[in-house]
Amino acid sequence: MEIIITKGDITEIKCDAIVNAANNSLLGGGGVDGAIHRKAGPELLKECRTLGGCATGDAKITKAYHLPAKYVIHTVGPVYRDGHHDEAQLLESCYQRCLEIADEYNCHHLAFPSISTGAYRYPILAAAKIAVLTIQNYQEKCLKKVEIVCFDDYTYSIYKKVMEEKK
Ligand code: AR6
Repeated sequence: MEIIITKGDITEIKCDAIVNAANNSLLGGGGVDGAIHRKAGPELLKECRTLGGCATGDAKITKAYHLPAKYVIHTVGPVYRDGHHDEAQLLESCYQRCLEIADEYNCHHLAFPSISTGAYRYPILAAAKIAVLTIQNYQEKCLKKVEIVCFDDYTYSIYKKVMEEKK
């Protein structure tokens, strides 16, 4: 399984599934969540309303409607408090659950944003290490390519650095 770090807007990626960094309600928000809902259209919110929310560290899948991807996997990252509230385990679980669900739906190409490092304030270097390690350790079934799509230069530089170190 190939792991790549790219810079850009995840709503423009044509792949089997993109991951949304959502909140427990799954009813939309700001950041990448807002961008995904805007581009997917109101049908996405309608489907999300049927899901009954999502626990932190877990994930749920929907169709992607007007997005170029086929599916959206909505995961809920931890809000970073002080590092002593299971933040690392919960963030790892987000990546793990998304990978498992993508495989369950026969996805070959999956794209992640940098979960929890925006509004949820997870320190970027620590978050990038968890993301890269969890993806590298994952035993895939049909996934061939996992992409981490960074929105800004700083986030991109950190993920690139972590990838280089873990090669
Ligand atoms: N494509 C890729 N990455 C993006 C995009 C985009 N279009 N837009 C933003 N990012 P955040 P969180 C980056 O805040 O920290 C929402 O309100 C952004 O620069 O979107 O998990 C939800 O509803 C940052 O690097 O997610 C929740 O309430 C990364 O995505 C809450 O925010 C994550 O930032 C979740 O917070």
